[in-house]
Amino acid sequence: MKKFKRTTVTTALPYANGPVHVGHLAGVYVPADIYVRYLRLKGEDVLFIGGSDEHGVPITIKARQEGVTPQDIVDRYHTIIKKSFEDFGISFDIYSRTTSKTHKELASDIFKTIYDKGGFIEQSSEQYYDEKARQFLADRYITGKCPHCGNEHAYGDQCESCGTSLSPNDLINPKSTISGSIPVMRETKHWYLPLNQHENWLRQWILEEHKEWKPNVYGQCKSWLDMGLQPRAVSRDLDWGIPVPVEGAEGKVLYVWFDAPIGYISNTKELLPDSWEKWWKDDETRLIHFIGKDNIVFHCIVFPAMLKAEGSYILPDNVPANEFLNLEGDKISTSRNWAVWLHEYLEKFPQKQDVLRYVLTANAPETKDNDFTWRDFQARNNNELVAIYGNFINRALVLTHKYFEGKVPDSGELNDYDKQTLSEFVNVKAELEKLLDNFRFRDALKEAMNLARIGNKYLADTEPWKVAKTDMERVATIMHLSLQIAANLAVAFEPFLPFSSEKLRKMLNLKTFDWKDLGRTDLLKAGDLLGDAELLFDKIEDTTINEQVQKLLDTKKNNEVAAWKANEVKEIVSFDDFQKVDIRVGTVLDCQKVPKADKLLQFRIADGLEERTILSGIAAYYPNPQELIGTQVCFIANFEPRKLRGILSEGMILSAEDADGKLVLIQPQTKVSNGIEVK
Ligand code: B3M
Ligand code: ZN
Repeated sequence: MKKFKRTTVTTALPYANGPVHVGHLAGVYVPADIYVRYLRLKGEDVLFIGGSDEHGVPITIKARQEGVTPQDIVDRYHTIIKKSFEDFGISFDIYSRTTSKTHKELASDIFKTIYDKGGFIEQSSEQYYDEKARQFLADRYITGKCPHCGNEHAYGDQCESCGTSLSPNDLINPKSTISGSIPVMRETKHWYLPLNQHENWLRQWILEEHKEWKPNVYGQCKSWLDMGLQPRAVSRDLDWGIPVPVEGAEGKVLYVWFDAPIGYISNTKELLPDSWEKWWKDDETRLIHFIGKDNIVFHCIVFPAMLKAEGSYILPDNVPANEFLNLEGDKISTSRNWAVWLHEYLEKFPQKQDVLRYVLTANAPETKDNDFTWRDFQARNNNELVAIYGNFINRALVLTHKYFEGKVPDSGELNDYDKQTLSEFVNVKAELEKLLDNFRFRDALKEAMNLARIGNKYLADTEPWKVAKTDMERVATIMHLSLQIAANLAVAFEPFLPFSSEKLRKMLNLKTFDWKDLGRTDLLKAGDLLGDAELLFDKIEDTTINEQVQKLLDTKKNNEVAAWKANEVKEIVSFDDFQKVDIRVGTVLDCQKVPKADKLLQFRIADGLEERTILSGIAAYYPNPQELIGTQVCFIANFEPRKLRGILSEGMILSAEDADGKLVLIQPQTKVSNGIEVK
């Protein structure tokens, strides 16, 4: 393996058009942070770069919907996102944004350099144009009927009803969402990165020289390369973005996927104006991109081709992309609000950043899509963090305080069981390194947890609280060894659970963390004074979890109601036909459940002539039927009488059925005479 002097680690720049959720954290930011913290602990030279992606069409759409400027939108979400990452301990060296001056200049410069070298081709094509709004229409700004499923509200890039990817030309009866007018085709010129010209070296570089990339990443690259690469437009007709810096490009901006990855470089430049280049242009620098699987092609093919065309930059050494995290069995979706938002999580679970970091790592979508569920979250907290790691630390600290006034006791003589326990954890450093170096964070976390298990088992087996009655020297040995394991845990967990490690470091009065200390049994010296014992983790109760589950159920229901669409209007009826149906108002004299029929209520109605009985299938929605007595309802007086459950029902009571199937009685707003007709 090649020796590197330093590592530049980047994380995908999230679009600043919404807050970040557990999916972002699990897929990209927690793994990257673990990796960076690990390298830093080892004393390596590493730079961790993040930022917000603030261009692109979704941001302009959101701005238009809210009647504010795109800048307002990105200002709002950049602040929220940045804070969420800070709150969760994602330890960026810089978190900046693609609307910064530095970025606009650098993206522009890189485009110019490639342009001047003849690295782009210019091509004209026909695109939809809105004559009323006087602008070309991005795919998302066009709606129409889906040719596959008939959904009338499909977008120019996708039908959200049947999930098919579309191009605007596929839509039947396309319409501009900006002005509502029918768009026309108009010719427009754009700059293209001729990826086909880069295919050969890309094939060699990825398929031959980077066989070590994760199979999901390598496989996706291979299938792109095998399909053959096409030129890709790097400019757009849009008024939000970085202007294309060449003559004749008025009204055109850089495509968001051209400028966004350059954001990694500009953010480095913003942080280190004088020394940024060594992080991007020196062969002894290793570049690692942490991303989600939907970004693979951009980071493994398009961005490297851009950098190669520019000529002075290094290429990524690895791109450890993750698959997706689902939520309770469904794809996470910002527009459907199907997500656990980080800022909301912290309101509900203050100080519990590490619990989420733990669960998301233990369940990370490293090799396949995975599911986050609140039950799993609770179980991992209660059965693993609390019952194993937390329990061990708490006992080690509390017992030392109890028996030795908080001072690390002498080690004394180790017996065979002690030695065996030690032998189980001396390898943890090598094991962890092997896994972390290969981006296998789930397994690495398991390994760290295993160390806590060893400690927990050691205390459970040696039972110092019992031995204390007879042999304090033995207790000293047990506590001495347990505290060494605790100190090891503080180091081993630092990349994963930094907040807890810091707490533990204070409890143990350790000065610093150092990766090379892992596996050592002299991290604490006899006589060292410990800090106060505190709980590292606490139990999460069912009620708390039920609340979160209920919140998601409510979201699901709201989505169903929002997605409800009215039926097509039925065949026209004449006034005469309408008059045939005799709808009247009557007063409820009595109302009760029909025995042994879940759904039915039996009404006794004063109908202005006499009384009649009507059965109605609304029992589920009126749990206290007697409350209806005295109110008025509408009923069809000439509805054919029928027998239900042996009772003759003379008419039909009118109710409206809501989107979720709930039935609501139709009742006059003010009291009217019984028997009055409804017209
Ligand atoms: N903003 C897409 C995404 O958030 C995009 C990533 C840019 S990385 C340079 O998935
Ligand atoms: Zn469709």
